[in-house]
Amino acid sequence: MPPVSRGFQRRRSPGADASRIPPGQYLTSDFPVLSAGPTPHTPLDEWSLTIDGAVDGSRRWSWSEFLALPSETFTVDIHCVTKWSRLDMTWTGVAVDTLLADVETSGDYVTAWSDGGYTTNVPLEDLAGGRGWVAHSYDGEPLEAQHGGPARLLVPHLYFWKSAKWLRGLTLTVDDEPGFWENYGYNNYGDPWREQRYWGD
Ligand SMILES: Nc1nc2c(c(=O)[nH]1)N[C@H]1C(S)=C(S)[C@@H](COP(=O)(O)O)O[C@H]1N2
Ligand SMILES: [Mo]
Repeated sequence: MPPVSRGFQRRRSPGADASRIPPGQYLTSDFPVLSAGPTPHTPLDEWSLTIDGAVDGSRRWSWSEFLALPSETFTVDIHCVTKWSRLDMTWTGVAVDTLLADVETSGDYVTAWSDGGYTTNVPLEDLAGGRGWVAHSYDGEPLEAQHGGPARLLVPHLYFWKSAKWLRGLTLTVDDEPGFWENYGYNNYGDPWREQRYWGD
């Protein structure tokens, strides 16, 4: 990096952004919509979030109970396997750490499942330690249905298909069970920095 004078330190240069773009990705300021099926519209009074599977007892939050949990606002970069990346996206939601705070589990994996039948698998350690959230707002507004509202999983350090829209539950599993796109040939883990797009990458 060439030296920069103090006055310019806070200005974002194209070079600074480039270092935040994983291999094979391009930068966009759009927010594309990518859905494998129709957008579900579950009424909030029928919505709940469930944690079940290999746990000491399942947990369930209604919409109002979920909103009453401590939430965090966080700004992250998003990388989609279709090659767009967008920087500094600001979300609000509940950390998976908060949801799992008093849950005892013998599972090392999580299957996130959604209204409409979408599933995706993520190692538990990738959702813990402040790296996974259930987001209900984007940019200070309730999350639009097309982007996963009322609530979606957010795992920004993995390709965006791991961030299940219309999330309704997290099922803890002892064995790693490939989800929807993982069964169709997407990589099981999906690290954008190692360009893990497809099986074998
Ligand atoms: N339930 C559900 N979640 C989903 C998807 C989907 O089809 N259904 N698509 C995934 C993919 S491939 C991507 S890139 C992102 C797209 O999110 P967006 O439409 O908000 O950009 O959602 C992910 N989560
Ligand atoms: Mo995607």
